[in-house]
Amino acid sequence: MKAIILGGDGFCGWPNALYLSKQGHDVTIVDNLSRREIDVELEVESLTPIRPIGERIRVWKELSGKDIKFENFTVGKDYHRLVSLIKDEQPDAIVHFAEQRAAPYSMKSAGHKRYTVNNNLNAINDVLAAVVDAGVDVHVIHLGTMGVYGYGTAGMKIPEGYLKVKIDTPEGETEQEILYPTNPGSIYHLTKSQDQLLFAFYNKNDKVKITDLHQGIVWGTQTDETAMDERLINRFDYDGDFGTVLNRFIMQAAVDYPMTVFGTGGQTRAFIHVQDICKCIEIALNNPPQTGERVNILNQMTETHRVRDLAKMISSATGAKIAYLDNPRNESAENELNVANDRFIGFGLKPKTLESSLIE
Ligand code: USQ
Repeated sequence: MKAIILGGDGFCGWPNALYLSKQGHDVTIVDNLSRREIDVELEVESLTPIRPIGERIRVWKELSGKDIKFENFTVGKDYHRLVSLIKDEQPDAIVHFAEQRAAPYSMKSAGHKRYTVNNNLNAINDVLAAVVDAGVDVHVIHLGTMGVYGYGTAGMKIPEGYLKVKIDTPEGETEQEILYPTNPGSIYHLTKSQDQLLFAFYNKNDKVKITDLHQGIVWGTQTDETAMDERLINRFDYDGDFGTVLNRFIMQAAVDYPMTVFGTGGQTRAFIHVQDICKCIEIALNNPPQTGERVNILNQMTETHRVRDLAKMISSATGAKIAYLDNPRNESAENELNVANDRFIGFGLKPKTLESSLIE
């Protein structure tokens, strides 16, 4: 299939671009390299030395014989370039990773809130408007987040997108299916909550085929493809904004720095390994909704853990110390989290679990 990968230079986009190319799909990356600019702003760097995008693509061609095309423009600003690209390429799918993805970064200042909202919401609206404008039958696959639901439970598993509700009407009780209610805890998560309304609208109004993937926290760095050559290496963030909890703990343990558990560490979160994301995206690519079918929503996570349990797991394997710190975030100290992920498992996903792979 032909796929345009928006945000294909980033932490999730790059390994997915390689994986899909390896499987024989025709891949075009669109990226404005904004993630690299944020490193400059924050004065941090990926722990792994990532190479310029041109070099990455040249090395991939050398090793695999496969071409990946690259376009440098901003999704959400350069609308006409996006429409022209869709018309020229006639892709089967657009995989959309091109959003500002860090919750703490989105909360740093009014400027960061405005950047995150402008960037993320204009990007989504431009993608959907451009697909309609170009008149091409494209399947839009979007990377969303489990965090849109606020990690609570109402005594049930968080379902895959939709909730049946009973409503009292003058004619008696009726049943309806609605989008599962969102409860975002950061401006970043708020943008992902808004995304699902845009999807519902364009799906209803214009019959756009959409898959929205509610992903958990990613752990791991390398996939089979990024590990083929050091010049293909994926980024590894460990800073306080873009570094995610498990990757931070692994790095802290490696340099003998106490693992920074925020609060009691009672926060339960959903997790998925970076390699499994690639498999999930390909499953989504190969299983588009029919035209006219409602938005396809899947929970893209494979297991849940409490933050303090992760720290203890790493501590017992490595002897690393744990530091319980005041929580810099405004979030519940303790929560349960039950998530349904039957659909990916039903498609044959065999998850890489933390317990079996962490110490590899
Ligand atoms: N935490 C610590 N210590 C740390 C870092 C984090 O205790 O050193 C705690 C946080 O307080 C939080 C939990 O670990 O309770 C997760 O934090 P995180 O930074 O790993 O993840 P989060 O901010 O939720 O965001 C990440 C990605 C985001 C994705 C989201 C999936 O950056 O793109 O959408 O995970 S989810 O959490 O399921 O919404």
